[in-house]
Amino acid sequence: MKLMLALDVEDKETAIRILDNVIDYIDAIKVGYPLVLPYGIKILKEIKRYNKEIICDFKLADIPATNEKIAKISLKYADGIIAHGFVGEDSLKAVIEIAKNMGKKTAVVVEMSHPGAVRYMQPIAEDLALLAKNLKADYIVAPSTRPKRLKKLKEISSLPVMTPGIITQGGKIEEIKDILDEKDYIIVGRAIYQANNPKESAKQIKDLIG
Ligand code: O7M
Repeated sequence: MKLMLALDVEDKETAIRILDNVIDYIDAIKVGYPLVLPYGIKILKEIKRYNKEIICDFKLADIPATNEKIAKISLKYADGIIAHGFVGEDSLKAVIEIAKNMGKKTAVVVEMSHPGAVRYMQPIAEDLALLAKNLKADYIVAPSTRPKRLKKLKEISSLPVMTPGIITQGGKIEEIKDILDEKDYIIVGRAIYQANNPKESAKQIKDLIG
């Protein structure tokens, strides 16, 4: 399993300080609205110097033409992009095609980790996992907070997963460890960047999944 840091901090100094501390223990960096809205997408140029895979998390959920534009801009600076599956085949296809043309990766959100996802997302998640497979996406995003669902969605999609929800949202590494392998990522944010000692926390998590 690989460790992806969710760098959901809102100021650049904090982002750099966290990265300086944890860089030896992480495999990828996920950047989303909290950091990009204040500084713009070019903040990713500064993060690139850490030589880790960078995934843009804007959870694209728009019509194909707009999804395509956002993906194209983001992937100039990042190695991968995250898109919602529920908006439909055409919207998702637009992102996957752009990413493939640029030699980059797409991860498709099929079921989210928070309690609210159970009512509206869970009933369609298995369909979305199949859609991700059929469109030849690179990853699905599925919840660590529901290990049985994670297992099922991974099986249906036959794709590697990026899975959030560990520690702060209640997901437990020991409950998902057997489901995942070396191609899968666990996504961890607050348990690292809000820890008293982010370096120690990242190291402990890396040791647990390694
Ligand atoms: O470890 P946390 O809870 O502080 O952060 C988890 C990160 O994963 C945070 O960036 C969330 O926006 C993201 N995330 C979820 O928590 N749940 C989901 O279902 C999906 C994501 C995500 O990354 O989607 C791509």
